[in-house]
Order: sequence, then structure tokens, then C-alpha cells
Amino acid sequence: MAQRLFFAIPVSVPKQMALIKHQAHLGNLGHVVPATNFHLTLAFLGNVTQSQQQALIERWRDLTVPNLHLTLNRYLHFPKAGVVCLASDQVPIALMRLAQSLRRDAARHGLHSHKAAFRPHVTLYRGVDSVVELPQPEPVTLEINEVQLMASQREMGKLTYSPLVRWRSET
Ligand code: 2AM
Repeated sequence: MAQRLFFAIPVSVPKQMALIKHQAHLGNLGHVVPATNFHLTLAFLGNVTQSQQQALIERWRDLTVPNLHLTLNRYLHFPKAGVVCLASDQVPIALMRLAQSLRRDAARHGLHSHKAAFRPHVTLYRGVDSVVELPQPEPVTLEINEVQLMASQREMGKLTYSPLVRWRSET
């Protein structure tokens, strides 16, 4: 059976708390993403079969995770996706390279092919139809030291994510 997979950076509990404050500040823009679902997507893979998944994990067995900080400092509204997120406008080169490698590998192996450039963000709301004006946010700095291969499931209308594999930075 195929599973919907993606590579992501998890958000620590203290940073989840900081992001909840942003939701409280912005109010009722759309469906509020629950804190336990916060993540920063590096590469969305789409539906992946068991054998594709095994091959993928084998290819990325030695994935090196950079150890760095990323400051999220802008609210963005992606109208097509209907999401509002907290994003970064300065992407560390090591993070950009990692996202690009994962995305290139996915496309090369018949998985999802990203059309837009990597723009690191954490989604705060889904189902946002129209946004008038978003204020300047209080920045949130994430510690990046772990990458997860995540499976996304929808059960009784509820979206849940479960990590299948975790890679941690060495330092
Ligand atoms: P988002 O962070 O912008 O919401 C799991 O579904 C993750 O993969 C989500 O975080 C989502 O990005 C991203 N994702 C889902 N469908 C996608 C698509 N068609 N293209 C790019 N990213 C997608």
C-alpha cells in the first residue's frame, strides 16, 4: 500500500508554544493547524509505494543533517494552497542544498516534482480563502538538528503525521 510521505524538520515543544502565540495573535484566519502537526517541509514526495519507500530509505541512509538556526520572520499567504505560514526570507545555504538534494532525488525516482523554489516555512493555517493584510511577526528561531521522513494520514477527517525515520546532526 502506498503512503503519502514527506521529509520535514520537526518543531520543538518550546517553539510550538511560540507559534501558538502567533495563531492567537492572528486570530481566526482559517483552519488552525494543531501544534503537534507543526513542521518545516523540506521535500514533499506524494504517494510512495512500499518498495519505493525501502529504496528511498536505503539511498538516504547516510543523510547528513546540518546543525543550524533558522529565523522565521515573515508571514506568507500562499493563495493557491490556501495556507498562511511563518516563513524565512534568509535560507542558510546548507538547508537549501539539503532541500534541493531531497527534491532532485524524488523527481529523479518518479516521486513528486516541486515546481516552486524551496521557501522554508511552518504552516499555521489551512483553508484560508482571503487575507487582507498580515502584520510584521515577532521572529521565531528554530534549531535545526533533525530531519524526519514523515507519513501523512487522514483519519476521520483529522490529519496526523508519524515519523518513519529520524536523522540527527552529529554535533
Ligand atoms: P505546507 O507545509 O506548505 O503545508 C505534508 O503534506 C507537507 O507536504 C505539508 O506540510 C505541505 O506543505 C507539503 N505538501 C503537501 N502537498 C504538497 C504539494 N502538492 N506540493 C508541495 N508540497 C506539498
